[in-house]
Amino acid sequence: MPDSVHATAEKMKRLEIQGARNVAIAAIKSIETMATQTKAKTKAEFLKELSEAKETLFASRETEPLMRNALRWIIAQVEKSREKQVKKLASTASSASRQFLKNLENSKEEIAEIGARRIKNGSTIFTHCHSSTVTHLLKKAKQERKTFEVICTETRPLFQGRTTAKEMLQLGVKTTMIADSAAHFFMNQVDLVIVGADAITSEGNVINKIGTSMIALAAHEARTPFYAVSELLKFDPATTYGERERIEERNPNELWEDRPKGLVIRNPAFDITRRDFIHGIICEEGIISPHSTMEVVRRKYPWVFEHSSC
Ligand code: RUB
Repeated sequence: MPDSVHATAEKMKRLEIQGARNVAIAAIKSIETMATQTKAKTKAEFLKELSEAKETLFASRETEPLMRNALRWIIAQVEKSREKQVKKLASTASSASRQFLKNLENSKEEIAEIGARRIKNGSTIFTHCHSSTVTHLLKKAKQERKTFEVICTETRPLFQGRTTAKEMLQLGVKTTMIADSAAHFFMNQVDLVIVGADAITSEGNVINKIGTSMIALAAHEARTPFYAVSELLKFDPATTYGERERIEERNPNELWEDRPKGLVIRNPAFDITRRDFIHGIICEEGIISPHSTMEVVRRKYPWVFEHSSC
């Protein structure tokens, strides 16, 4: 396995790369590097290399359809190419990678622009974990001179909320951190909940950091609008055909390293928030109902369904 792919997969496993977008970006870049360094002699050999790299990257993080959609699309461009020379095919892989990254960047901007319009002056925004899409949206709102404050959870067990808090403070946003279990306590003081997403299923349910679904329940009870921000390509086409999104279960040591013998620890990284608790999904096509996500994806990215068996 090429070093670039192996090193990226290891970093992803160790959570040195965090968040769905960053995971997808790192995986795409490692494929791009691999393509420039390939020693393959034929198209078949090159495709085999790409396929092995894809499997290694997929195995490092289970709940990341954005990465899966990206790599499948890039590999499909190589498969479809009529070129025979490996050098030219490698250049197809590289330019497809760069194009995907550019589209991701554009979606992030579109999402931020649309979402920032929902931030009212003087409001308090609640968020959970660290989503680069959420923090970019808040940055955009700040650039538009909106005044707002943020309540963020610490996000046990790995404290990704600290990354969110640091970013918000750097922006000059008043930020309050709370324990995850205090979400219900504070929900009446909040105007809007905005969280990121790792996956969206065909039913319009959203999978995000563990604890998100409890926050959605608390928001529902308090009648606080709850939004997920997500590129449409976090949609997992496999769920359309009956597969369930797999929820990554992480090392029990994250909870208690020196635990008593015999203690069972469970540590799922994500949970599923039912569409009924989500006011809207803020995506590059606008703010859409979770119910319509699959149709919007089918219209904008029909290829997602074509490569679902790769
Ligand atoms: C991160 C997490 C984020 C989503 C979205 O979990 O749940 O909310 O991945 O992030 P982890 P982004 O830290 O375990 O990867 O908007 O950056 O894609």
